[in-house]
Amino acid sequence: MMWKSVICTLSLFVSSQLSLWAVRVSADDLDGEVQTEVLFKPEPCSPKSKKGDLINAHYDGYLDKDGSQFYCSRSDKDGHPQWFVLGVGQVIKGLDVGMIDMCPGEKRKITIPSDLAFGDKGKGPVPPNATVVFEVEVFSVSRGPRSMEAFNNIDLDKDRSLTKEEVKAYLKLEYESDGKPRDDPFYEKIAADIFRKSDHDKDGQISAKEYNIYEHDEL
Ligand SMILES: *[C@@H]1O[C@H](CO)[C@@H](O)[C@H](O)[C@H]1NC(C)=O
Ligand SMILES: [Ca+2]
Ligand SMILES: [Ca+2]
Repeated sequence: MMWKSVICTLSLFVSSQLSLWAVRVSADDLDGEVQTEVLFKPEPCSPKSKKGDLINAHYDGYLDKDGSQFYCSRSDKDGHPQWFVLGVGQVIKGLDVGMIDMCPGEKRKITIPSDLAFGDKGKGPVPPNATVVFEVEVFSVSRGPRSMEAFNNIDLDKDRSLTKEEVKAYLKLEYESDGKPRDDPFYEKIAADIFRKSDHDKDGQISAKEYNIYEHDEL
């Protein structure tokens, strides 16, 4: 039992940053290396997941070489399915790629080479260079958190542009409402990271267009 509870604490999440500000990765061109097998597909199958969508799903993760289980979201976190934004680097790349076009109720087996999973170092119970297999079940698919509603909440002075101060104020509120207040250097660091990734024209403001990933992506 000890072993099981230990192996299930491995986080699939590559970053503890707020989902709103997830980094986008260009996983598109890696498509061919991930194998997906549909285990169950509801009829009708809608809506289908796309990059930027907020997904709620269960996963079980296994090592390809011997089928041993290293991740189980059903027994982890009191069995609550996990929330994440698809296609933006919050989960390992192989899942970002392999979970595109899934609808609620759909189940897939996704086989992921190590370079799109835990790499040549491995992680926790996953050894270096391990191919992993996830059995995924999607519960809900909804439009991601980068909505204009969220933008308007952050944009305190309503000038349709976000300053670093506005972003920091927002982060502070979010962390406090989560019961995890942090110090100012922490918010400063995240805000800097956000600006590095989102302030494409480097004018020190994040415009609505820079914020809204839907305006950048052909979806
Ligand atoms: C993992 O793969 C890398 C690159 O192919 C290789 O250099 C390394 O030795 C491998 N590690 C193990 C433990 O097999
Ligand atoms: Ca503003
Ligand atoms: Ca800008």
